Amino acid sequence: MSQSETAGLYPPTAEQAARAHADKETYDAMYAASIADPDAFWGEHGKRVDWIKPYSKVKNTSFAPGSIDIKWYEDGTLNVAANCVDRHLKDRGNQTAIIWEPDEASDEAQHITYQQLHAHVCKFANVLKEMGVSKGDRVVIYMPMIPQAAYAMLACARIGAIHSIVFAGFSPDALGARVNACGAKVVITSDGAPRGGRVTNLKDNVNQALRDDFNEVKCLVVKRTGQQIAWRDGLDFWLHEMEENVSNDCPPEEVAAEDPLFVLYTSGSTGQPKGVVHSTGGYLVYAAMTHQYTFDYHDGDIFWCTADVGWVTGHSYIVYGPLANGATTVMFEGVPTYPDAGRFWAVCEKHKVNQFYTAPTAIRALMGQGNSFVEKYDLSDIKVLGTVGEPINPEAWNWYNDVVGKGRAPIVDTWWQTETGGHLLTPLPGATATKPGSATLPFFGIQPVILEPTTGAELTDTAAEGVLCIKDSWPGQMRTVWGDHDRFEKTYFADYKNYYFTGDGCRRDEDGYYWITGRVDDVINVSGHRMGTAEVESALVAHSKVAESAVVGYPHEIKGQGIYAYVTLMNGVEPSDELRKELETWVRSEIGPIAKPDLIQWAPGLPKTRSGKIMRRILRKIAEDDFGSLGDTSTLADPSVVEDLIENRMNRG
Ligand code: 6R9
Repeated sequence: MSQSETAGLYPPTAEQAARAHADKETYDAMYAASIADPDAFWGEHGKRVDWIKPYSKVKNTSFAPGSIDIKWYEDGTLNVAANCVDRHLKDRGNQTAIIWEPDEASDEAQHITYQQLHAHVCKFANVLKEMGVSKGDRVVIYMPMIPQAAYAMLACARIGAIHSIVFAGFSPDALGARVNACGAKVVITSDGAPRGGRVTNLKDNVNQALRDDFNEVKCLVVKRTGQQIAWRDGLDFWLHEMEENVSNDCPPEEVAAEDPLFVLYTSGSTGQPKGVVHSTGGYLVYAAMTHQYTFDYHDGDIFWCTADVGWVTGHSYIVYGPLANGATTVMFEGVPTYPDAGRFWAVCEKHKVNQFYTAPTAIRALMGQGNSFVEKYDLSDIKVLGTVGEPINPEAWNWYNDVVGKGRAPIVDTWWQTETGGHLLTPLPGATATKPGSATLPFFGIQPVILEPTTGAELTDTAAEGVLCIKDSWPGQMRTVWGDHDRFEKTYFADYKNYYFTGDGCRRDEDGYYWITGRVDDVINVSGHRMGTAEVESALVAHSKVAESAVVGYPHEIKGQGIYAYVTLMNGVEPSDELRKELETWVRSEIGPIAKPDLIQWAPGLPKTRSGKIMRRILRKIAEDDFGSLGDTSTLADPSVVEDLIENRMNRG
């Protein structure tokens, strides 16, 4: 290990290693076993799930061109709701399954026990049946972060229906497109959705989405706010009214391991959203196992993932993984900055959260508000901190580690995708010495490879940089694109034959640690030097006056591509030419002269998707002065930031 890297290395303490499910020795042994004999390894770990009919076959997968086929536990049958609820009743019926924290800090939190969860899910499932939903049918869920969203997911699973959650921040058009794409029979929603003190009329959005061509699609409405809503007679039903007339008893349907559990639409950088299809058996095994090991979850722990159930992170680490493990999982309806920037930490203190999992973008935003919001609260119950969604810059990592974790809680930087179902690269808290900014090492059964981007040759030296692919299947892998298996093959298996292509660039250091450098479409080539835009961003954000930055390439006469940096300053810092020079010099000194931004544009806001990802496609277009073809901006959290950026670009002179 090189000296510079030893300095930034954070090994688990002896105490963390001792209490963990896996210390380094265990991780090494289990990882080796998982690669040497996947059938034996996953055959054994598949038993963490209760099967109705046990599997006799474990792995049957092919990445071969023309016959991409992924099956795990294919002759087994099970029910996901029975695994997430019923099987816990005997030993922990009175344990809290879900802690619900509402948007308003002054409103009371709810504690739902496994026993109560069982009753809610059975009733809900019977309501769906009553509405004509049966095994294999699709149900769209468009809900705020309320317990009924989890009941709805588990109710679908209980009767073998396939859910497709559409994030409640999406527009009526986006919702309609997804209802149509998966051919849903029913949409589940609520009257209103409070978030950050503002209420969205979700039912109105559903009405708009389902106008015209959707006269067959029924809507089930959960009463959340009691506000006035428009009703479609004969097609709309209140959940609480329907529940009055159904039985409490709903036996779980026997579902084949390879039957789909859910479809989740995810946008690529171009084109129509893809319906990512996840299986029942393999997905559940993988979500549960990663939840237990990555977060070192133990019985009695309180686990909080701040994602929304509209994203894959919410599926795997709010609902399915934690509940399959009999955990107590926190569901939060609100936002990190309401009523103030201390909300996350207030909730952690109040519910004595042991594992906290959030996104770097939230960490950076809260870091910009100062330490006092964190220091007010007692966070001594936190044992593990997690991040997901994008690379975390060392500056934010250090703040998370020092100010939130007080240096006591290992940080797990989990790299994965909607497509992967669960974590693929991640530290384990008791096993892996972490390095700020690295997702570190593969989870059990995962064989990451780095390929030379143009030739596709596998780079076998330990230190290497290229595109990240995965060599063989794992149980949580997506099975197909809904209704379009050909697109599945073209998107993930055509560029590099016999591998799953992640779309991410990656560097492996001399210790074998993986560093995600960003999507490969974000790689820029400056004077023949390939550079991850994330590297420059990370340098910029390390400057004390910078809150956030996004870097893209733009055509440059001499260098091929130049570096264009959008910079959001910390609260109260004024832009100036001096500061621009200071930042240029700063990046030069942090990375080297080749990384010095050619242009810096002050950006009061960056265009982000509602899940917090920066839309670099739009920033690239603005940097290229190509304002006419910005593409679809309707999925942005705040489309008005784009106009600001264009105006400033044009005023640059
Ligand atoms: C779970 C989720 C997937 C893309 C992925 C990558 C980026 C996710 C990351 C990360 C660096 C991490 N990404 N986790 N990059 N470090 N720890 O986010 O799924 O929304 O499908 O996004 O997000 O670029 O390819 P999804």
